[in-house]
Amino acid sequence: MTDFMDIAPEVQTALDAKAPVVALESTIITHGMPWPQNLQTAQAVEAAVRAGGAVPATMAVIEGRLCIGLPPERLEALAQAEGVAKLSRADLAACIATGGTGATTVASTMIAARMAGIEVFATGGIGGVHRGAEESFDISADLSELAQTPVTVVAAGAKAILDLPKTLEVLETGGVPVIAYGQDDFPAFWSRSSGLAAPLRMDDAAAIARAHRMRAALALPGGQLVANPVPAGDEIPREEIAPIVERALAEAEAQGIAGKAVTPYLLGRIFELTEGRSLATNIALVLNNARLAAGIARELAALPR
Ligand code: PSU
Ligand code: MN
Repeated sequence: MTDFMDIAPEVQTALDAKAPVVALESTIITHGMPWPQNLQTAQAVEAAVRAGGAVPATMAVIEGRLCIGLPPERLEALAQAEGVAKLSRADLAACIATGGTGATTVASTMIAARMAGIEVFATGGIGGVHRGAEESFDISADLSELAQTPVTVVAAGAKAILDLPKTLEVLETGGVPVIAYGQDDFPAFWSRSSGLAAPLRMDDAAAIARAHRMRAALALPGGQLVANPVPAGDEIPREEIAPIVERALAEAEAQGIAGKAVTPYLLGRIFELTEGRSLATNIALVLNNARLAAGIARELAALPR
């Protein structure tokens, strides 16, 4: 029962050498972006990790195998596949056990990274507390994963479709350090600021790496959320995106979209309503996160284990 993982040779070599590795998710590819930008982005993100001196490990479940690092042809096939499952913590074991295929979310990518011994992971924006959660109870499993799995996740904050104050509260309850990178404000995915102060701020990758290791030294479970603002030239200002988000949320509600479908629906609708601008921003912020994650991975590799 232990032989269910395919670790790409390049990733295995790096892990054996304790060289820098960055985990990457695949739900952003299958559910977060349209073809063909999804594949182009996935390839560019891997290239950005490499340019930053680390080895990328994109995660997915392919025909029952938990893949730690996807060879180019597998990445391409996944990006074009229809009806791929979205695998969060609850779905991962069942998918592997039944020989299924699925893309990993932030939560399940963290689980895969921890199993492989990868300490840092780059994505776009984490899931969080949805607006109206007091009625729907819709809170992403990404938050509880951050509270229990020791991986540092680099994201542009939480997606602005969410209730960001409640998301920060749940992270605090879970004991998750939320570290804004290079600014005081918690970023809001497409926008550099949410208008909320982040609980913590760090200005260099080395400090983030030291804090990651200090959590291990203190035997604290869980990871860190590094909230890296989208580059200024690529952002959609908060007051511009807010009415579009409101409209997409109202449409989702009118159509009864619920559960796992909510986030992909909203991202797709906001793409249409912004005529593609939200996607350009999403791509820019993921690349920016990949660069920072590579820097953190390099700093981690330089620290004693
Ligand atoms: N970042 C992006 N696009 C995405 C996601 C992250 O730029 O589509 C995905 C991640 O996989 C994250 C998921 O875990 O959105 C959140 O889904 P939910 O709200 O259903 O938990
Ligand atoms: Mn949900």
